[in-house]
Amino acid sequence: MRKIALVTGILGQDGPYLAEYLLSKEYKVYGMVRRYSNPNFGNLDYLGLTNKIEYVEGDMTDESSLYSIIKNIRPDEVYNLAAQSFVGGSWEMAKLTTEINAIGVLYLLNAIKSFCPTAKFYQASTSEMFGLQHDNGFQDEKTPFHPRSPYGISKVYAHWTTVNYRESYGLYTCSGILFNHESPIRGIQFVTRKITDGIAKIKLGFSSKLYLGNLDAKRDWGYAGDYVEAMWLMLQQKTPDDFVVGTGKNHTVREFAQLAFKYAGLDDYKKYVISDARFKRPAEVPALCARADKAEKVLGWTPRVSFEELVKMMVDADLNRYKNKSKIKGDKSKF
Ligand code: NAP
Ligand code: G4F
Repeated sequence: MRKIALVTGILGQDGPYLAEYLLSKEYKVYGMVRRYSNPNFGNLDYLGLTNKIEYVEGDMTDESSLYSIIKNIRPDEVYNLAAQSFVGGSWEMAKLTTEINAIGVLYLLNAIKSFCPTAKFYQASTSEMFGLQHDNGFQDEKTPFHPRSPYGISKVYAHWTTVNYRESYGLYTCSGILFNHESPIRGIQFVTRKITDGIAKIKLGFSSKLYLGNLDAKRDWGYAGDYVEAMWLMLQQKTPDDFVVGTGKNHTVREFAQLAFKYAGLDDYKKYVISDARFKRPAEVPALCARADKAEKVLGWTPRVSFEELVKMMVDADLNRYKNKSKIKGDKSKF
């Protein structure tokens, strides 16, 4: 019998990589999509997966749709990747962010508890929960949370709800506290993709400048394709638990930009990058860096793709995209 997995957020960045991984393990994959007149299958198309998935319509803010999906599919595993995941936008959309990322998880867990309590549940928690750390060091499963945005706060609620449903009802629920992970299909608003997309536009003459916010922020950036394996591993253990997942190395936004511009043959990034207050946040998370020893010890997980390889992969992908496009008018740097 093929195992059945339900993946929410299937159209985002992680959804397609996870689906690809699960399909390689012979799972039947259901992807939850919101009600749209024109859903965007671009990321699934990029990996050649669009026709390999069963789609179900549902919304994290609509309790009844989640109940129906769980009741009808009765999945073996549920991966909750759906979220309003853009930190920068979460101040302007704090209520929506909370409804999707926090209350939506409560709805989904209640659906599992009521209709399919044997299903194993993965919650996409985040290093943003650590937020402000004063020692500029590493964060692991024992590090206290200090979220700095409505997004971070919503994820802390979802994280503790996931833990609580394990402790209260004995459900198999895991929370993966993942540090930043990127890829050629990363959303265009996030800084790494914004940089590599901007470089391709500059290199091919579609644009001349790149407007960024805080260049001194440090992040622990890994490759999304590596991280989905950790999600799956968490649901294959004897007992459910929570795990930090990251590379253990961090870099500034400036270093990412410097390396990416250089790799594209644009030697001095300073000629192109402009600091723009529009992209600075009301409260910044200055530095994050994972200590993922537990994931290595218990799950046997380590990242494969290095920072340098990731930067090159993303620059190459965006250069290829723009080479295949006709000249576009103007600059889409509104994000
Ligand atoms: P992403 O690209 O933003 O994808 C999120 C997906 O959630 C989108 O496909 C979106 O659907 C869907 N979604 C949003 N609101 C929804 C709603 N109300 N109902 C149903 N679906 C909804 O995010 P990602 O980078 O793949 O990340 C996956 C998850 O991991 C997210 O929960 C994120 O917060 C978390 N996370 C990400 C990272 C990272 O570095 N990438 C690190 C830690 C944790 P549409 O396509 O219809 O908009
Ligand atoms: O790429 P970012 O928007 O990612 P951020 O805020 O770290 O959040 C991402 O990773 C989290 C894991 O820790 C996820 F939970 C979350 O869903 C998301 O995937 O920004 C990274 C850093 C920030 O410090 C930001 O202030 O880059 C800085 N930055 C500088 N200039 C910029 C820009 N960020 C964006 N998006 N755009 C800029 O122009």
